Order: sequence, then C-alpha cells, then structure tokens
Amino acid sequence: MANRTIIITGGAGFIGSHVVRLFVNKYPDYRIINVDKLTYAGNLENLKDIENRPNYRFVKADICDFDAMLALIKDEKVDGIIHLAAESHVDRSIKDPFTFARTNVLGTLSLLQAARTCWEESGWEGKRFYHISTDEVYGALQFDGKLFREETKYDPHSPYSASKASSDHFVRAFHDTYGMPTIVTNCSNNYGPYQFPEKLIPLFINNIRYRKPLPVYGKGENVRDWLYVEDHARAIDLIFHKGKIAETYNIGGFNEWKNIDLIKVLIKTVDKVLGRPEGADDDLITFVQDRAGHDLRYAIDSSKLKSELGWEPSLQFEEGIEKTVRWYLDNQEWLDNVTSGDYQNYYKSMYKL
Ligand code: NAD
Ligand code: TDX
Repeated sequence: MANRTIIITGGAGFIGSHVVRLFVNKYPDYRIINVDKLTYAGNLENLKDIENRPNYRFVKADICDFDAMLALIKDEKVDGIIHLAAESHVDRSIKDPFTFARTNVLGTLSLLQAARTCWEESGWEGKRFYHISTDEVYGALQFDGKLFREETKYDPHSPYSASKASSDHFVRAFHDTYGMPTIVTNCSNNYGPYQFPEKLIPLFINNIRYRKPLPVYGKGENVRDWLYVEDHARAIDLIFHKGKIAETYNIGGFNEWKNIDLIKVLIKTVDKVLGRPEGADDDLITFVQDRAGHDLRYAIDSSKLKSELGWEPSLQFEEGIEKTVRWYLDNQEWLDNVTSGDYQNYYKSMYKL
C-alpha cells in the first residue's frame, strides 16, 4: 500500500532506530513519524544518517500525553502505529517500578485510546496497531529444552516484564473489545549497534576495552536467546505488512547462550580486534550479587513466523558479535555522548563507584 503514514514510537532508542532507518530507506512513499520522549535511552544521534530525508519527521513527545497523541494521529492521518517506546532495562525496573508502569502500561493505553478515538471515526479499514513486546512476559524456563511458544502462559517476574505483559493484554483487549486491528510480537534479547551501554553486550565490550571489571550476576549460569537487531527490524517490517490481525508471533534466533559463555566470546573477540594476546582479559570476570528475581532461561520458538511468513535470522552469531564489537570499538564518540550526564550518575550509584 503506497502513501502510508506510520508512527514509530521509541524510534530514537536501540531497536526503534533500526526500524525507523529500515522503513525510511525502504519506503520512500511512506511518511515515517518518529515519536520519542528522548529519555536517557533515546538519542537522535542514532538517526543522523536519515534525519533530513523528506519522508521522515521527528516529534518529541511523551506517549502518556493523550492529547498530543490524539492530535498527531488526527492531523497527520496516521494509518499505522508500530509501538516500541518503553522503559526497557530490567535493573532499572527493580529500582523504580513506577516509571515502568507509567510508560509501558499507561503510555501504551494512552496511545491505544488515541488511535481508537481517531480510527473509530475514520473506519478501521487499512489501520494497524503493532505492539512490540518481549519474551520476558512468558517467565523463566528451566534447563529442560522447552521453548516459549505463542500459547505459553504469561508468567512475568520482574517489574519490567509485568509492565510489558500488562501492555500486551491491553493491546489484545482493544482488539477483542473494539475491533482494533492489532498485532503483538514477543522477541528475544537483541544485540547490535546503538544499544544503550547499560545492557550486557555493549556494557561489557566497553569495559573490556578499558580493562574494567565485568560484573557477572550470580554464577553467570542464566541463559538468554540472542538475535541481531537488524534481523528483528526485518521481522517487524514483514509482520507489519503481512502478519495476520489479532495474531501473536514469537521472534527469536534459536540461539541460546549461557551468560558466562557469551562473556568469554566477547572477551575473545574484543582482544582479537584490539590485537591483544588471547586470554589477556579473562581476569576481568567478576562475579557479583545476583539480580533479584533473575529469570534462569529464556528461549523462543519462532517456527510459526518461519512457516507462516518465511522469516529467518540472516546472521550467524559469531559474525553478528564480531560486527557488533567492531561497531562499538569504532564509535567511541557515540558511546561518550550517550553516556554523559544522567546516565553516569545512575551507573555510579548502581555500582557504588
Ligand atoms: P530502548 O530503551 O533502547 O529505547 C526505548 C525508547 O523509547 C527510547 O528512545 C526512549 O526515549 C523512548 N521512550 C521511553 N519512554 C517514552 C515515553 N514515555 N514516550 C515516548 N518515548 C519514550 O529500548 P529497546 O531495547 O530499543 O526496546 C524497544 C522495544 O522493544 C521495547 O518496547 C522493549 O520492551 C522491546 N524489546 C526489547 C528487546 C531488547 O533486547 N532490547 C527485546 C524484545 C523486546
Ligand atoms: O551487568 C550485567 N551483568 C549480568 O550478568 C548485566 C547488565 C546483565 N547481566 C545478565 C542479566 C541477564 O541474564 O546478562 C543477561 C542479559 O542482561 P540484559 O542485557 O540486562 O538483558 P535482559 O535482562 O535479558 O533483558 C533484555 O532482553 C529482553 C532487554 O533489556 C529487554 O528490554 C528485553 O525485553
């Protein structure tokens, strides 16, 4: 469908910036409106390469601001919303759950209600509200080979995953109650360029570079399922255009790693790229107090997405990790810019520096 006008919320964040870039480049006939509050995690630097494109507009706004969302959807005749804006870091949710309930739950509700108000008036035809969620809503798996499927019962444990679970339920409720054309996807851990360096992979790449301790929670036994961020963005594009209304799709790379094994790969790769001898930085591994309520294992079964829409991850993990390591090592200025100010203070208090 040509000439669509799409809001992408959270477009200045990690995954959102990849989705905005993909849509702006691939769909010159669409109008892409990036709605972002620019919290500590949102950086317009992530989108420097496309900021002057004629099919792109940035709007600094809070999704909790119902009147602003309503006016934007109405004035711009928006027909699609891809909703990524959220508070996304589990450790922060443990310290400050209210902010997560506000943005993730009330913000999503405000956006849904604004879209409903406009779209009920103009008709549901051709409209789409696509909500981006996480595998963490399914809870924790044991080491038994089982995977999260679309039918897996929700069992969130952290304030972050509880807030995402709640927002997922609101999205489905808007379909079931009002007939809003919605889609929800639940994705595994993403990695790649432009991820805020509080998350495991970018934080540890930077620490290895400067030979700072690597704070491994617990024994490093927890397992996560990792997907390269551009593969997630491709899945979002496909599902936005071809996914079935009211469906849920799991997105993941069938790529499980125990944290400690992943950290060893990171050390090896950074040392290789920097020309340091193998094993030079192994002693940076520092076991620290475990995260409260730390989910043992996440693993996504994305076979529905493959069989119904033909999506598969394009990148092998070793290749993706090396690409990611090189990007962070080459983009020190980006790292310095996004970690100045507020984040520095938070990081210092978190690790008692
Ligand atoms: P991020 O923290 O990097 O970016 C979030 C963006 O949302 C930022 O640009 C921020 O400024 C913006 N934002 C926050 N509160 C806002 C508000 N009230 N109004 C408007 N904008 C606001 O997050 P991310 O890692 O890119 O995650 C994006 C989405 O994908 C989230 O919904 C997250 O739950 C989901 N997700 C993330 C992962 C992952 O591994 N990172 C995996 C699965 C799902
Ligand atoms: O310093 C650390 N030490 C450590 O051992 C950090 C930051 C993390 N960890 C562990 C905790 C997790 O088991 O590494 C694993 C990955 O941690 P994060 O990068 O914080 O990601 P996670 O908690 O798994 O959540 C991520 O994936 C799902 C994203 O932050 C979420 O937004 C997404 O929904």
